[in-house]
Parts: sequence; C-alpha cells; structure tokens
Amino acid sequence: MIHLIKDSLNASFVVVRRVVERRELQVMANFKVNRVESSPIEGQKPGTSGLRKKVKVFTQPHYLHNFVQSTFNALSAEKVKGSTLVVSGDGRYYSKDAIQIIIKMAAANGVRRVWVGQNGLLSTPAVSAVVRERVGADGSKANGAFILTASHNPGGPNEDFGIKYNMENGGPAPEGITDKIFENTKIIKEYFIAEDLPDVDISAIGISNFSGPDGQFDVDVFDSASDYVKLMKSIFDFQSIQKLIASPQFSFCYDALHGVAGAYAKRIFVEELGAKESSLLNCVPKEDFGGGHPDPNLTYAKELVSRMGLGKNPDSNPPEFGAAADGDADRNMILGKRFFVTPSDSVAIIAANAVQAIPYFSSGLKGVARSMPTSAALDVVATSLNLKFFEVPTGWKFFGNLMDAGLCSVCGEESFGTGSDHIREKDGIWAVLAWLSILAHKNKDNLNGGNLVTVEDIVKQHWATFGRHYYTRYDYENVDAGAAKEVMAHLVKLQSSVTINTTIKGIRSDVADVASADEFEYKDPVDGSISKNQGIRYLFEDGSRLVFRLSGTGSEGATIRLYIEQYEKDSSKTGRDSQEALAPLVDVALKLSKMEEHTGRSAPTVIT
Ligand code: VG1
Ligand code: CO
Repeated sequence: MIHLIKDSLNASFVVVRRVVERRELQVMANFKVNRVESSPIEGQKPGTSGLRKKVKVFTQPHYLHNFVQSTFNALSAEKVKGSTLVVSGDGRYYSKDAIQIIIKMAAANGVRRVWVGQNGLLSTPAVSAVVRERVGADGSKANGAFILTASHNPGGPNEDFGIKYNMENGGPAPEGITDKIFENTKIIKEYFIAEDLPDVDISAIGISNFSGPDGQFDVDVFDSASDYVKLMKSIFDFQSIQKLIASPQFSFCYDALHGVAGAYAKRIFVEELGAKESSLLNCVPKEDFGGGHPDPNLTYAKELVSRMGLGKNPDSNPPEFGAAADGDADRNMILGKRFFVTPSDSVAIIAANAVQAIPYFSSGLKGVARSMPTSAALDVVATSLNLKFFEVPTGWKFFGNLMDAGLCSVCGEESFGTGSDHIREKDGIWAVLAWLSILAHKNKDNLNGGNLVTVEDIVKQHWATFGRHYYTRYDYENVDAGAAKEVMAHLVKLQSSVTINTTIKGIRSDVADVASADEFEYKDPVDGSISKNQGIRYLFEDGSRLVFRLSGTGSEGATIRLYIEQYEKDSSKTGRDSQEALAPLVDVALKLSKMEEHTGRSAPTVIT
C-alpha cells in the first residue's frame, strides 16, 4: 500500500513538472533545402555495431553528412518522407553538434518529426524502447533511430564517436541495410540539409514546429527516462525488489562510469526502488566519461571493483551486490561481494530463473540464444529446460530476427551483454533488475533476519546443478592490422591441417583432442541470410573450445579476441580459480596462434 501511494505521488509530480516545463509550440518561418555537393570518403563501413571512428575523423567536412545521407538513401526516399526519427545517444563529445546536423538533414530529406531525448541523451536500450513503445502527442510512432555512441570506447576530442541506425523494430539495421549504406558512401555525390533551420534547444522539453517544402516538421524533445522506466515497471516486480533493497541484510552499488546509464540509475534505483544516493557511483553523464574507459569489466571499472572487495585495493566491507554499465548502457557487469559473475554464466542463470523470478516471463521462455564465442553455459540450461536454442554470430543484430519471429526470450553475449525480447538491444539496467529479481525471489522468506542467499551462492548453486564452464577472454587491442590478419590466416590454414592434434599434443599433452575446427558461418533460420567468416573455432572432444576473431568495433588498428572455455561437470571440481583451470588451454592457444611472434605482444591488453 505504501508503495502504491508513493507511486501515485511520484506520477503526479512528474506530470506537473512536465506541464510546467513543456514549451509552447514555436511556429517558425519556412526553411529551405540546400543541396550540397559531396564525394565519397573512404572507410565508412559499419562494424559490429555501427560506424565508430575518432572524433577527428567524424568532424572532417562532409563525414557525418555523407553517412547520414547514405543511410537515408539506403532506406529509400519513400520511407524517409513523412517518417518519425529518433536521434540521441550516450552524450559523448560531439553528440550535440551531430544532433543538430542530423535534425537539419532530416528536415531536408522530408522526415516529418525528429524525437530527441532531453540533452540528446538516450541509452541504446532506451532508444529501442522509445522506437517500440513511445506514442507522440499526435499519436505518431517512430520508424527508426540514429544512435550516437561508440559504446564502451572512450570519449572526448581525441577519442571516439559513433553512429548507428536502428530499424522500426527497435533493433540494429541488419547486414542487408548496413551493406547498402556502405555501398552508398562509396558513390555519394550530394546530400541535403536545411542550413537555415535554427539550432533546436535540446536542453528543454517541448515541441518545436517548423515548415519546409515538404510541409510541417517538428522536433520533439522529451524526458530521456520515462518511457524506459515505464517499460521496466511492466517487466519486473518492483515491490519485491524494493523489499530486498530496504532489507538491512542487503547492500547495493551501481557504477555508470559517467555514461548515459546515470540518467536512468537515479530514477530507477533511487527514486523507484529506494536505494540510497550513495549507492550510485559516477552516475553523472559526461562528454568524456570523466577521462575513463566506459567499459564495465574488471580492468576498467576500477572503482566499483575495489568497492566490491576485488582487485588490487579491495574495500574491507563490500556491498552484497554491485553492477556497472558501459557508455551507452547496453552492457552490464554483475558482481557479488568479492565475487565476479562471468557474463556467460549471467545469461544462463537469468534464463534458469526467469520464469520464477520475473513476471514478464511467468508463462515460459520462447527460447534462448547466445553469440558464438559466449560459453555453452546457456546451452546446458536450454537442454535441461527443453528450450529452443540458437547460436548466432557476434553482435546484437542477429538476435532481433529470432525475437521478431517469437523464437527467443532471453539472450546474451560474453562481452557483458544480456537482454530479452522486451526490446531489440542488449540492456544493461534490465540485466541488473533481472539479478535483483532473482535475489529478491531467492530471499523472499529470509529478509527478516535469515541468512541472505548471496550472488556467490546463486552462481555456485547453478554450477552444482548444471556444471561450470570455465571461461576467459584475452583481448589484444590496437595491434597492427597486418599482423592481426597474419594471425587469422595462420589459424585458418592450421585449422584444416591433418596433423593439428600432433601439434597440440606437442604443446601440451594434458588437453583433449580437437574434434573439429572451422570458420563459423551462420544461416539465419528466419530469413535464410548467410553470414560468413564469423571467427575461427577449435572444438575439443571434452567440450572445450578455443575461438579467435577480429573485433568489429575498434576505431584504430585491429583487436584480436581469443576466447577460451572448458566444461567441468563434476561438482566437486567447479570451485577452481578459472585462470588456473584454463592454463593448459591458454598455453595451447598462444603457441598455436604464434601470437607473440606475429604481434610482438607478450601479454593481452585486457583479460576478462
Ligand atoms: C564487441 C563485442 C560484441 C558486442 C559489440 C557491440 O564487438 O565483442 O559481443 O556485440 O562489441 O557492443 P567486437 O566486434 O569488438 O568483438 V557495444 O556495447 O560496443 O554496442
Ligand atoms: Co554499449
């Protein structure tokens, strides 16, 4: 009852605030459309998740313009004219300028209205939610979105900017579209822009109204969090999470790494769920992420890692639960007290507990999916619960088709990405709420003085039931592009060699035989499209795997990722240190690939 009263108070407060803040419509003079001659600029091929480059590259004359026009052209003029377009992002350096440019280009290309989150802020999952759920004051719905982010890459004048296009379903454009965009960037001759359209004040909520050759054009600046908060409240049982957070046995901590998650964390964790303000770290979004690397892993989320009692300077009295997000808030890292949850385990544990702990899934899961390099922990849950299961290439766009076809409810990637079919992006805050729901569910009877079932207990219980997939990822960031190609070419050649097992046994005699090795290729079960060269896999007879692939999100040089996994079914052996358990396979991977010889690197940049 208390919660209900609090909710309605909050709601009326919000409404009043909106009415006060909403500006009167401004009817502006006509704007004209300028046609600007341009020519192709090299290297505008979207990667795993859009186009990511240094700010210095993006701010070259015509660079952003060419990409935006190439996207409009790929969508076709009929689809663009009269459409509603969302434009926002993680607030990184250059976003505000980019938003004004895109607004002017949208107007010139006949877009009917542009929706912008206040101050240009919308997390990647919130963009997906807005595209799918938001209804404009005139009943309009969004047709697509430009998301301005380079995700976990640093921001600032010397760092990265990025842009990607999402479709009407709220998910990243499929390869068919991104390929078309790239082809268009190679032949572009002109773009269209309404140069005399004044800059729109994106700091104030309200609708600005203009008119141009195609008729009326509106820019609607709206609250960045409310659609997303509403969606979260429809998925999770907020009251049971409130009880957990209010319990003296529980303690909580969230680090937004100065990314856009901060714009949601206060609203959800503090205002809705009652967490203390002091449980939020780095929750003020900054253009340069405070100079840090907004990547929620054990290397870059240093402050949270210490706070949780891990790393080099562990706090002595860590909270029970900690989590972090990346720049655009689609990633999550989950930590317990002095305990790290691997993302591959996290998605498996969420899938195993979803039906009991999360109201949205109470009628069952439609299926589950993971990206190829993600560990097979989810596979074991799928088999045991008799769920449909899919293995897709790296990148969230591949999950979208499965979800649209009703084949998948929960999915995840080893790279700190977890999500469900409530939207078509991975969702950092959703994952935290999922974990809080599981904790609330497991502790529903012991919050009045019993022993708390901790994050560590939940993970260890999961291993005891399903076995454990020891897992680690080595990243070699910013290596010479030629050297990276050499490593891959060498591994492809080796992969087909008949003497591969002799070679491996020569390195370590204590690993299993390789049963097969290949380059991963995916045929989409929904549209039949084929994606080739998605990473090199060595599959061992005991279920162990070595996977090598090149990153598609870096902005400079090349990043080689090496994924190492070993399955242990025997519950008496699931408690080992993972680096120690994986040492023989690591040894094989490094020597087999001749990593140091090719790249000159004796150690990876990041180990997860
Ligand atoms: C990385 C991850 C991948 C993730 C992608 C986008 O890609 O490995 O799993 O989907 O980033 O995430 P790559 O190609 O660098 O390995 V995000 O949060 O950067 O949009
Ligand atoms: Co991200």
